[in-house]
Amino acid sequence: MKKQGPDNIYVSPHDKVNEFAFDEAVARVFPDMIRRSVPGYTTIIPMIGLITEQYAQENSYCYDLGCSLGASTLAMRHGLKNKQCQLVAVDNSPSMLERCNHYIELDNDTTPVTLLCADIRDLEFKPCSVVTLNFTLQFLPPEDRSNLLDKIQQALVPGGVLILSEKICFDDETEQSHLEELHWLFKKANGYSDLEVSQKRTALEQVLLPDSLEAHKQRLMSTGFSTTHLWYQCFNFISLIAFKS
Ligand code: GEK
Repeated sequence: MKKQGPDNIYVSPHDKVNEFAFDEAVARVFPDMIRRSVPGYTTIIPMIGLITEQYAQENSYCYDLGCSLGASTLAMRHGLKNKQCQLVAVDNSPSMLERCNHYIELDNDTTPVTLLCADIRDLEFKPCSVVTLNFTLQFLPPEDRSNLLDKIQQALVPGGVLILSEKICFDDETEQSHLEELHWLFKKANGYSDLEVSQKRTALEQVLLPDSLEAHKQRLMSTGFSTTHLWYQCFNFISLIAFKS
């Protein structure tokens, strides 16, 4: 097994900060990076298991889109119990998927998991009951987001759900600056220096483009989801559940 390690990618000054990419260097430190960078991540993962347990339907497909190392895939798998579902986990980073495969193999649950190295925009979905986009939609170009949600909405069976977790922005400047500052403090409290936070921010600037909560809700409604609930928020990070009626 390839080693996992602490996230020290931005510890020293970079002459030029390159655009953030989900490459081998990031895959190697990913669990540490996401836990220390995304407020609420360690709460959201087990809740994805719980939501899957509640809404997965017998003999349907379930998808984890942008699965990285498979944290939400495994939570979903454990939530599926004996529902005879097929779980499909997709990521377009070969480095992520290789490590994900290792974690799936270590897990002793029996629900079959298919790993696909593919762009989630190109998927042909089978009839599904639970789809997870845990901090993935934010990395798609904004103009591609509706189309993907539309395909998911059409593939979901009645009563099926989409779990959508995202970093968000705020129309209100004061709210934006307060919650951004608290996110900064969260990272500092988790041991990142000002230099690390600022270089990572530069790397993500053109790659992670957040929408507001209102924009997400609006897009989900116009894609045909019948109801959307905000079930989690910590600072500028949220998770939504959207229902197909
Ligand atoms: C978790 N869900 O641990 N097609 C496929 N994969 C993609 C695409 C795309 N177009 N764009 C980005 N990705 C995970 C965490 S991380 C979130 C998800 C983060 C993949 C990308 O390779 C990466 O693995 C993942 O989406 C986003 O619950 O790093 O903040």
